[in-house]
Amino acid sequence: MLRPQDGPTRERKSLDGLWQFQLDPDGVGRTAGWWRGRLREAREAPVPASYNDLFADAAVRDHVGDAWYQTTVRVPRGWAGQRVVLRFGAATHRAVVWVDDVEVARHEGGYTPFEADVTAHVRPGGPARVTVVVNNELSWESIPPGEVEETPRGRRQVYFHDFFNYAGLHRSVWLYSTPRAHLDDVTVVTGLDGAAGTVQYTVGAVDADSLGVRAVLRDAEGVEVATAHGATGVLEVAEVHPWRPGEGHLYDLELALTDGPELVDSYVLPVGVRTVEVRGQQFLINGEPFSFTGFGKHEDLPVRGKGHDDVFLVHDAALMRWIGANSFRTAHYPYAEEVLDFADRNGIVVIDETAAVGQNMTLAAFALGRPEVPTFSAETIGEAGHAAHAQAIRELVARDRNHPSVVLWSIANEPESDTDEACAYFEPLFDLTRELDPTRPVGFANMMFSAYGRDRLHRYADVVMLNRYYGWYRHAGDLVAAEEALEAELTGWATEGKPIIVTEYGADTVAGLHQVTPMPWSEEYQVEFLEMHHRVFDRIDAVVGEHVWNFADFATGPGTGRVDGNRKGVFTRDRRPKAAAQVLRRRWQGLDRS
Ligand code: GCB
Repeated sequence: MLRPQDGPTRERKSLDGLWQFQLDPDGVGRTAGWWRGRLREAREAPVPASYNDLFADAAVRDHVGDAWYQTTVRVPRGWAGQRVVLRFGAATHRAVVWVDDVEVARHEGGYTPFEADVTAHVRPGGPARVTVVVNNELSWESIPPGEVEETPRGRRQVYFHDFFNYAGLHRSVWLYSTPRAHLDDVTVVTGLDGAAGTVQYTVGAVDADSLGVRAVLRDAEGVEVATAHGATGVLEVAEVHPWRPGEGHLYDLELALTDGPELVDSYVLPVGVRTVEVRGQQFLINGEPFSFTGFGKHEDLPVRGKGHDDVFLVHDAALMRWIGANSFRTAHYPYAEEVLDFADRNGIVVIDETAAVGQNMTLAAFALGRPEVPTFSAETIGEAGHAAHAQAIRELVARDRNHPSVVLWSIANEPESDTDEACAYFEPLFDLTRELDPTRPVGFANMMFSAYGRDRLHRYADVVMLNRYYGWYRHAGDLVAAEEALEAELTGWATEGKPIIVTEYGADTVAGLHQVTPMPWSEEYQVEFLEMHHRVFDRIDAVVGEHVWNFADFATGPGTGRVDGNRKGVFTRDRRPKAAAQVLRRRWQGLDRS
């Protein structure tokens, strides 16, 4: 699937803005055929945005089930004879789409795009009614998993992850045109050999048997630096300007579908030439050892929830640059494509994660006070859940494999990882990821219950990724004991011969709470907590990455350990720095050393 773009053969029209919106608490809309006409009791809601926090109404915030969106779009007159496609950046967690009376798409998974060829259902120059039903229920068959409970007060969504279950149309919606014969896919793999670079490309095309493909690589000034012909080929650049952390240098790869001298379709893909490799305990980008500094983030904002927002895209990146972060993890789901485009252009390194979070029923029992059930079993996460997970990996890799910023796939966050069932579940998923993309390392974020000596999944992973909370969930308030325990565990992991990235370490901190004798929740404790971790990391060579949990405070479900959400942010939810920001800035900008 290629992203919509404007060009000599393609055009797009945005459907973002205010749509009609109606909750369906009784789940009657599908039977009643709500898509057949105007939504009767609708109010307006913005796209992209989560709907939960828009209306100052707990019934909307905590809604479980279907929510309907509707808009009318006028198809541009000039698109006559073209193929017309309707594309959603995401619909959380699943959706069905109708154009007028016809169902055109169905998609499962809340964080990856989907589209429908609607050429046969629209008339250029005419209006088309677009209706979407979005469903937010999480089950044993969904990624992430959850359980809907029937209670006397109605249905209640239980989930096993620590962020609010925002739902709705979180990303942009486009109507776009392509020629009937068109390019529909491209994969690039880049290489470096001394000063020279290569871009290996493969394109897919539809109705193009008799057509040719021309590939032209242009540098940042628009100067042609290499050309090739054919659906697959290699472009060579003698003096290449590589993409590297901190410097998002990009070329433009223009792919043209041709009929003799005539241009049939054209698509431009930005390409960064770089390599990624794990060698021993090093993580190499362009053959040079790379150390990750940065955060696990969330797509999370006041009012708009998980709705993509360019303002905060730019602002968060500015704060990351200010603090000296070179990377982040898309915890705990694939982020909007705009985020990765921006990372490509700005040299920000990304660990790209699927939405497989909460697959750990020991942790769920502990955190939610529920009776423990097996994580992986026919009654819980079984075959259907596994298939959904495999599909989530397929969609993530298909969407993001051409982004130079993405250097590592994280296929799950804190799953159960110490049982035979977990091995049987995950081994094929690691294999699948490598088969889909042999060029990037693969890992998963390990949790504390499967500490060194217990974990059984790291043998499938290229990198050891650890979420650790010594000094918070363990040894809270005792940073001396925490330091010993952290060092002992990391020393164990370091014998595995793989690079270690600490993908989470953090302490909840209420901004403005100060203490001269630091206790958990104070700004001073967060400072001392981070300093303790950094001392330990600096004593262990295998640690090649530190991602603080979290970049900013974020919304969660209710809980006694949560004060208006998770407060482990180094920035507040509205992006004001806590004292810890200065500690990180001094360390990551090297200010302590100068
Ligand atoms: C974790 C999870 C993350 C939570 C965090 C916490 O290990 O990966 O989703 O938010 O801990 O703050 O408890």
